[in-house]
Parts: sequence; structure tokens; C-alpha cells
Amino acid sequence: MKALILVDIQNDFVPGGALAVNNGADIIPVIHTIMPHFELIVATQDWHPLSHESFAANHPGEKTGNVIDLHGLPQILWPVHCVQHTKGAEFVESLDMSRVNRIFHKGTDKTIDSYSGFFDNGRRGATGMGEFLMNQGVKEVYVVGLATDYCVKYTAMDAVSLGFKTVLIEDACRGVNLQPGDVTKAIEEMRRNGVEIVDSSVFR
Ligand code: VGL
Ligand code: ZN
Repeated sequence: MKALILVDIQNDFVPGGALAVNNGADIIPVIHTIMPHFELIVATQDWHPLSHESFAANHPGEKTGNVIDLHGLPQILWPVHCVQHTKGAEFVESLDMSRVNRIFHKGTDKTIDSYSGFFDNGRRGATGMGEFLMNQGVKEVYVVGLATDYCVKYTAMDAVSLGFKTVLIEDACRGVNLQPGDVTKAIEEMRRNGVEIVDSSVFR
């Protein structure tokens, strides 16, 4: 049994959003061509309280892009994004959510960020997605979404660590590239960690 994981396809991560990923919305038609090949589809939703400590605005004197020590973990400071119950946190309207079986929220604990859709960055808590997929008999996961160099990368690498055969569909992802080359590096890191990298053309 295989499952498709949609990572953080939310308004704040596409052009016009608070943490927009270049060409982020271009993945949506690609994902629509892939969806019919899956019986099980799950989605992650970055879902922060306004007080989330990954927001630069919650650290007077700090700005977006700075790295701080957050309760023992290095934390990149982000603009305020994906605040619970706001427009920015909603799934992009053109995405067909009718095919999505379950949604998993992440980043709800204000004291720790959560790039992966499985665990927070300290592996202190789980979202329940891993257990859900295992209970459904899933052995193989295909990962798509935003952003390649953060939430997609950590989700894919955690999937490997949980024992899933893990495939990244590269053209169904886009990245932030805070530093030029970050996306390329993220793809290489995933490959090194056992993630198979493919193009959506394998489904045609
Ligand atoms: C993400 C930074 C902060 C992502 C989420 O979805 O890649 N990046 N929160
Ligand atoms: Zn976030």
C-alpha cells in the first residue's frame, strides 16, 4: 500500500503569502495529475499559534532569517505565517482537498518548531501521521509540497527513519532557497539519506 503526502500547501507558502515560495503554486496542477494514482492521501498543515516562538516578531530586536537558540535547538526566525484559523493557514483554494483522507497539524506547540509532518524538530512529540500510515498498512510514501528545503525535506527523511520506502516527486515541490543552492543541497541530502528522487512523469 502506498500513500501520497501533501506537505504544507497553504496560502502563506504561495505567492502573495507571508512566507511565499517562488512559483509555489505551480505544483498544484502537477499534484492533480498524480492524485488519481493513490488510494490514500494525507496532508500536513503548518498550524501555529500567534505566539509561536519561531516568529521573529515574538523576539524584540531580532529579524527574519536570524538564527537563535530556542529552548536548546537552533531556530531560524520566520515571518508570522500559518497562524491557526487565518486565511494564510488555509490550503490553497485550487488544491483538490476532496481526495485527501486525513489532515495532520504541526507546529502547534509555541515552544518548538516542526518542519517534519511526523515529529517536531526535537522529536519530542509526534503528529500521529506515522502511526496512522502504519495502521493503514502503508509501506511506501510519496512526498510532494512546500518547501523542498524545509518541511518537505524533514518529512521525507523522517519517513525513511520510520521504515517507509520514501519517494520525492521533485517537480511537485518548490523550495525557499534562503541561500542560493539550498534546494539542490536538500535534494542531495535526501538522496544520501535513502529518499528516492523521481519526476511526476513516472505517473504518465
Ligand atoms: C515551513 C518554515 C517555517 C515549510 C514551515 O513548510 O517548509 N518552513 N514553517
Ligand atoms: Zn511554520
